[in-house]
Amino acid sequence: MHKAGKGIWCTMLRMSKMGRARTRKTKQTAKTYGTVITYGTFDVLHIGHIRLLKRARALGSSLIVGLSTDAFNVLKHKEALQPYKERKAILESLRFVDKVIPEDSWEQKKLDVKKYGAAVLAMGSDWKGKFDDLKKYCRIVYLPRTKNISSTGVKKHAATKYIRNA
Ligand code: C2G
Repeated sequence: MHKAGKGIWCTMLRMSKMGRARTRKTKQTAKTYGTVITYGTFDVLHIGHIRLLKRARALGSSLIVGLSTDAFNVLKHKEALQPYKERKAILESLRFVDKVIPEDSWEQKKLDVKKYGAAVLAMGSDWKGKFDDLKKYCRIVYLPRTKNISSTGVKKHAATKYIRNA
C-alpha cells in the first residue's frame, strides 16, 4: 500500500476507534446517572404508564417506583380497581422497574430520595412544578404525559363496552 494511503488508513482507523469510545462514554454517562425514582397509583396499567416508566428508567441506571398504597389512594381521592399487591406484582414484572416501594404519604419523597440515593425524581408533566422543592436533593424531570389515556378512561371504556355486550 502506498505510504500516503497507509497514513490516511491509519488516521481513519484511529478516528473510528475514538468515535466508538466517545459513543460508549456518552452511553455510559447517561447510564451512570444513577437511581431514578417516580411515584404513582399505576392502576390498570396502560401505555401512558409504560411510556412514563420506560423514559424514567432511561434517565439513569435503575428505577424505583413509589406505588400508592390503597390507603394513600383514599387520601388522593383515587379508587384503584386493582389492590396494591396486584399493582405491585405487575410493576415488578416489568424489566425496566428495579424496585417497588409503598407510597403512603405526600411527604415521603425527600426521605426516599435520601434513603435510596436517587439522582432523579421523574414524574409526568401533569405534575409540573409540584415537586420543585426537592430540587435541592435531586434532579426533577417532568416527562410529557401521554395524551388521551388514563386509568379512569380505560375503566369507563371497558365498563360501557362490556355492559352493553353483557
Ligand atoms: N402518566 C402519564 N401519562 C398518562 C397517565 C399517567 O405520563 N396518560 C404518568 C403520570 O403523570 C404519573 C404516572 O404516570 O407520573 C402515574 O400516574 P398515576 O398512576 O395516575 O399516578 P398519580 O395519581 O399521578 O400519582 O405522589 C405522586 C402521586 O402518587 C402520583
